Amino acid sequence: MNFGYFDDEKREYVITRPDTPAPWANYLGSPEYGALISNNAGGYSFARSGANGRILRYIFNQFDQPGRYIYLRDNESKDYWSASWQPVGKDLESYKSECHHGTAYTKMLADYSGIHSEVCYYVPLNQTYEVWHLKVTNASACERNLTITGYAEFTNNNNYEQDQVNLQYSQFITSTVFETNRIRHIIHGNLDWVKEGEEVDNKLAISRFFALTGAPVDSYCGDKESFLGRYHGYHNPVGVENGKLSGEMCYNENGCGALAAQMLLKPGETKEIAFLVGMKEHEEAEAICNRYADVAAQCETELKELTGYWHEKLEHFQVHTPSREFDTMINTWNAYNCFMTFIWSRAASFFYCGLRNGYGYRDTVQDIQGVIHLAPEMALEKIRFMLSAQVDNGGGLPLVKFTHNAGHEDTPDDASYVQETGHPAYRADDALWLFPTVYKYIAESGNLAFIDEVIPFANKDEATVYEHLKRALAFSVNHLGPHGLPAGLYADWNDCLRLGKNGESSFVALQFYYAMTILKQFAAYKEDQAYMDYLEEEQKKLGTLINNLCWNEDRFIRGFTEAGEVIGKRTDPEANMWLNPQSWAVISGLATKQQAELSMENVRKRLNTEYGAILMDPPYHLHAFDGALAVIYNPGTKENAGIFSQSQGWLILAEALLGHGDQAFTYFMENAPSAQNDRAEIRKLEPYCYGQFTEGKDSPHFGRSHVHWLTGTASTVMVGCVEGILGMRPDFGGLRIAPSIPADWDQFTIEKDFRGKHLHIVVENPEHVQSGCKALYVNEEKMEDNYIPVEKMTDQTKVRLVMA
Ligand code: IFM
Repeated sequence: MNFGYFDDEKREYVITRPDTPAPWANYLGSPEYGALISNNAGGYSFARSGANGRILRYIFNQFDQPGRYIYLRDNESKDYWSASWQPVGKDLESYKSECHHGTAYTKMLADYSGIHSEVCYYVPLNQTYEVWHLKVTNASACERNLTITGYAEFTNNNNYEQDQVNLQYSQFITSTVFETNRIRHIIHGNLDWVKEGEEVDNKLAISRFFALTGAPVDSYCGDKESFLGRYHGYHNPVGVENGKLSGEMCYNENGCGALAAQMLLKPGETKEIAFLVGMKEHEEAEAICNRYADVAAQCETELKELTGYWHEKLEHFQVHTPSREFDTMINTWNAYNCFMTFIWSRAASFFYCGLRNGYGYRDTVQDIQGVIHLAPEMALEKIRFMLSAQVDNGGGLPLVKFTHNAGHEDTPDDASYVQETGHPAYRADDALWLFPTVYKYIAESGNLAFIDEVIPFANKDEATVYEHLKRALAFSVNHLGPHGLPAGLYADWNDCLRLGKNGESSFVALQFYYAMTILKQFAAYKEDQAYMDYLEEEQKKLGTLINNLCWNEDRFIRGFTEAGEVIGKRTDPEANMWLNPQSWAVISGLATKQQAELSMENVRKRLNTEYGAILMDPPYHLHAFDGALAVIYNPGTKENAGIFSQSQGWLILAEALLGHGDQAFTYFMENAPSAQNDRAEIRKLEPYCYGQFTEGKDSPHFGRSHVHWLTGTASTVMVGCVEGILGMRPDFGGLRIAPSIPADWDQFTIEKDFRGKHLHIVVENPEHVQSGCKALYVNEEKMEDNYIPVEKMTDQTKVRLVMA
């Protein structure tokens, strides 16, 4: 069953049935002013922090309410409905609607009783307020007299938790006033005398506003209870039922903005108005409202600017393959998902309620990888930031606060850090993610000078990027377990594996091995022969150790417990086969051809399902060791044998690196949201964005996906597809092209910007192979192999690769 379709030209997902199996959301705005909106207008807004800058209220784990509601009322019949299907929820026989989620805007179209409405929600580029631009058309044969009411529910406190749970306090600091065309919502209004830069008990007076432009306000209300009416709800507010708002203002309890306008429409006539929301003082709010004297022109310009901004970013890499599902993800939705994850980290969604007030180290360093080919300059800024969150011992700060102050931070070695962040110790893998991320950035951008850039450490001192990487490696060297493999510490990538100082992780060992391969390239660039020799020798030793300790007949094990027991061996009753060590043995370059073929075959047989490969099998139940925290989850869920979507990206990459194009693509399709558009009743999650995990075969809801949008899946799948399937593998000196595609693809093309040049790439597959290059031509010149040295590239470079 489907609820909509992809409009690839406009880069929109169009929801044609509003009764989706879950709220299907979109992101608007920037970290300065962020907003989430569902296909039924549910959602919230915040300035700077989802936790401490909450402006519009949303009740999590509920029925997607409240939201940015616009009610339309026919003053003749007294019938009313909403511009989004909910909250009024008219019978879908008579109410027709579409929701168009686009790049940083969402449009709702509705047709009901001869009235057509279109509302477009967006945050103008580089602005810190939101716009609800409404067009109403009379599609009937007679004149219509309507009341249009906009409703915004303010939080009583910028702090989301205080708003939700500390009512004895937060209800008594709010008030609202009406000013010409808007409701002003004030928190701590009694502190209006406090001078700028000063605070009383860390508090300040704060103003928010909800304004109407394009029509005079006919009636208004600033008090939630008065607007809704006792024992009414969002679906039937008395203020809307009556066609007139009460004029009541809030003094204590719950403030809101409700503004109503009269709209007389001749047959065929269209009128436009806009509601505006923000956290602004009186003068600034006034100035913003004044920009919308001509609502239609202003909104049209702003929307053009916004789509222009996002589409330009996406245009840096566009692909045309025989698979529409693949193209729509790579060209728009996976790419946009990568940007949203890059921007919002895990701070704000319908599942991340805003309480994680910082960046997880590994998550953020991984997220960067997804945007490098699209916006290397954005990646660079974040890489600098993350390197500045590396402790001088080489480890990463598990949580990098949004207020991060490089050079002055406490570390997990300090009780104060542990108390403030709740992270008691270092994780084994955090800083190791820097290796592929920094390498990919330099290879894409050609910015080799970055290797020598000096960046502070989180706690003290500073060093070049090269030295930062050496310290990251040293962190692992200094935290080895009893067998000489990296210790598992507080966790590795898998948050549910607490292996401790004496346990060891094969996943981290493989990352460590891979880090050495990458660092050797940096050392070669630096002509640091002594260090290269050191790496060469250490890597050999490590490789032997991993092979001796971790290869178990037809699989790589997952590691060792604190007590020295093997995790993931063939004969274990539970969790005897794990996904990540198999794919990472390939990605890291450690696995021999024979090991790779055997273990990946084992993945196909033991772990793969129609929705992707599960993380391990069988799930933990009775045989979990101390530290196997996955046992707390239901079987088939999250780390306990769920299909952890992030790992699917590594699996795609591993198969592609092996030249198994068919299998890589199969793995892509199994978990790709776009490929499940027609199974929406099973997947439940938005068909245009990734989720954290899909329930595995041990769950009664096999195939149902969870935790939308903000997930490392976006970047791992992007890398798996771009670097793996499409084979775009830049290095310091140029670009290697090594596609690994389904044998039945005849050809595909890529438009790619690369180091200030544009590449038009055509890949032909006349012999229907899955991988391999017969010839590569650059501007008609035949290359030696499948590599394009950067010197061969011109402003408009024509590339033709023939596979065989
Ligand atoms: O790797 C972690 C991530 O950092 C947070 N979500 C769960 C993943 C797997 O445990």
